[in-house]
Amino acid sequence: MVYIDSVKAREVFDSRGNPTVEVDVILSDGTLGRAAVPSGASTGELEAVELRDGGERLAGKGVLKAVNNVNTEINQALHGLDPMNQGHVDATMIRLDGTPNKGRLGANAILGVSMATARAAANYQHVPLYRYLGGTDLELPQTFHNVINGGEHANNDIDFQEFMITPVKRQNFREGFEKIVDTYHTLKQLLDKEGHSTALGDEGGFAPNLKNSEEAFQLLRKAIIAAGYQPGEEIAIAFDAAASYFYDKDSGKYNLEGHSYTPDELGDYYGQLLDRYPEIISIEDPYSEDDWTNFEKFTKRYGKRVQIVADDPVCTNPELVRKAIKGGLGNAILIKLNQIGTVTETLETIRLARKNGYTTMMSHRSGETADTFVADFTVATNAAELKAGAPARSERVAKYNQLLRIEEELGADSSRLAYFPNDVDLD
Ligand code: 2PG
Ligand code: MG
Repeated sequence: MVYIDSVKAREVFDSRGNPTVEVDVILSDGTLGRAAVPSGASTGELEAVELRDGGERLAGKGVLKAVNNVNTEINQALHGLDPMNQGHVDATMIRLDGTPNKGRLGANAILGVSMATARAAANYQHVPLYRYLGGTDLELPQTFHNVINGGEHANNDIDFQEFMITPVKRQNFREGFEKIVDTYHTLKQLLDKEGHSTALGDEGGFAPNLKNSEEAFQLLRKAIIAAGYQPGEEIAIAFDAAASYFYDKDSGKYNLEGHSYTPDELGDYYGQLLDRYPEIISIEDPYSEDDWTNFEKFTKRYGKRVQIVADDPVCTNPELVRKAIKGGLGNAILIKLNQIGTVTETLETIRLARKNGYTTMMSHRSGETADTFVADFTVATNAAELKAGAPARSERVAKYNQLLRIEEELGADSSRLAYFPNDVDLD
């Protein structure tokens, strides 16, 4: 029987020029599986620990300690294991690490090995990764594209982090994606005409210096219409407020673009945005990760009307997701492999969310590589939605190009009808 022969890591660089971990898993018959780990900027406090070297080299961001952990301890522990038994491989690393947050070996070390193991197993079976992980019940997701970047992803004055567009009406992934590409180019022309910068932020969206978030919504609406589409009917809008980053813990207030809002006032403001822009169908992290009470209150108030995605409060962690479900925080869960650190635990979180009627939105990180694992993983897990940035910058487009390939391979059966938040058969 085939077994894991060796595991080897190296330090490579991500789309922001920061070091990250790439892992090769080599099987006893010589089959190779390779994967690279992404990295966030607006990270949740309870994410699994990304091990960085500290010190002077590469501003302390080196990952040689994580690389060394793969090449020594993890390599020894995994030698001889069955690569098809993903659960056992991941559990072995979790036990070896011995901490609740993967802080000893590093979640970046562990996740690199976990993903590369799945790839090696798929390669050994001569099937694509999405097929190996997902079997035969496969569908393409609805995609969300961050076309205006703010918050921690750009050095402009906009406090909301991501302004996304999504094709709600589409025949298939390609058709929806073409509409997004049209709108993206139209938005660029519009920004240019109105005298704004068309420089790009970390996720490939534009990073103009707008007065406030509302101006971003206006521009998106204009761009959708100018590209020939109906706002809300064909292309809808979503945003990630990433509110942990404008929350003042001491006062309990939210300092947003020159205003200081109490949590209730912030809720009213979101409500006004929904009234004025009915094409907004999804809001991520409207409240801080430290403010569960108001996040839950907001969900009670608006959860029937709009999708409310929980990212920072739950960090793809099954324990936190369980707590969120109990308290009624959000009605959708953002899923990021590197927030929890293994393929198996991510699958557990997805299953938990789904069982409880929460939609799953798969996500890239703002620091990415050319690795397209997340595209295959989205299709394999039947995640309803994926956000992977703008239709620009190779590390973002690589994911969408992979979805195009998968759609081509699956043929006509792969199309998924448009989703609207809170439909009965959402996920
Ligand atoms: C988010 C993510 C991805 P980051 O907040 O949802 O868009 O950003 O990777 O910087 O945490
Ligand atoms: Mg987020």
